[in-house]
Amino acid sequence: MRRSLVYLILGFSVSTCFANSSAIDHAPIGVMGDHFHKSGEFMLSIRYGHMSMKGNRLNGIAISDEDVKALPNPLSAIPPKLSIVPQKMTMTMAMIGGMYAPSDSVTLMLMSMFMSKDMDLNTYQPMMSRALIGSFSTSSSDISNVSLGALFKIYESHSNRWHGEITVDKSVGGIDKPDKVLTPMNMHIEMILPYGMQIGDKATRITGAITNVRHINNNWLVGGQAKAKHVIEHEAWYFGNTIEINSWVQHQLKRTLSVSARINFKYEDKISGRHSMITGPVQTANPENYGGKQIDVTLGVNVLAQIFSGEEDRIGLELVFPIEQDKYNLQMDSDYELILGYQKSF
Ligand SMILES: [Cu+2]
Repeated sequence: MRRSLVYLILGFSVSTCFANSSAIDHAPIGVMGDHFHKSGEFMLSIRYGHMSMKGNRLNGIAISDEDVKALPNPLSAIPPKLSIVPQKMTMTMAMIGGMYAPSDSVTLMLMSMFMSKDMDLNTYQPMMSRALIGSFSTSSSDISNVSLGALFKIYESHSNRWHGEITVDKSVGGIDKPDKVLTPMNMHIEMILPYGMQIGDKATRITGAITNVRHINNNWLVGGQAKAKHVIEHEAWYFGNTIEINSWVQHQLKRTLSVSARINFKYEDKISGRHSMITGPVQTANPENYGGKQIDVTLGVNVLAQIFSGEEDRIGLELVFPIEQDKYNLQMDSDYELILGYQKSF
């Protein structure tokens, strides 16, 4: 009897020790600012994102190169029609972040992101036959932004918590990076790349978010986050304000393994202002061809594993698939996105 009591106490203390961390404690890896840390705790995180876009859509409906070539060039009379058509774009992001909790009710976050963008395009004759002249690629890369934020606890019970976020974000990436472009006159000329190929806009933004995480039972939880990003200081042009709503379901298969499904709604305003040197006969040179609505679904997995010494290492992976794209005017079609993250607490 006494022995079984000892086992019970031992078993209980071991399980409460393990209960400190489980795969389900953190949201799917694509959700930012989802969790808290205990007073004095640090966390380091590295995230990698790869996003692919292919083909084009006009007011949300897929269209061919022929259709794009038939559209007027609104930025200049020569050529009269759009003559350079984006084919494929990839964006790669590497994000490094730190979290530190000065108390149990506040966690600070510091983040910096490196981004690279690549685009393949076709150039067509400006008039007459409109035949294909050739294809070319442009690319740009830079540190894109740095941000400093705080999470603060609003309410917490055994199975339910609410917290808020305020973050200030500064875009530091280049806003007038050039690259060689194949023009409709069949010349390779170095030009300032269109807005979508720039890494930054030098704007300062403030983000406000509210997050709720609710345990249904030991193995299931649901989470929700509403986030708004607003430009408070800017240069001659800047990317639009955004509103984002995330909701997710997570299921714990075992302490060190959870799977998730998430739905993400995002709205972004068009670009405000313009750059006088961005005038090519291509859709991305027009500030009207930015922003709109998109709904994505994601499937994810969180894993805890002992790779390095100290607390268990966290690895998260998510695959993102767009299910609804209602972007303004003429834009590229979002294909898929992959997000991979590594987190370590100290
Ligand atoms: Cu953290």
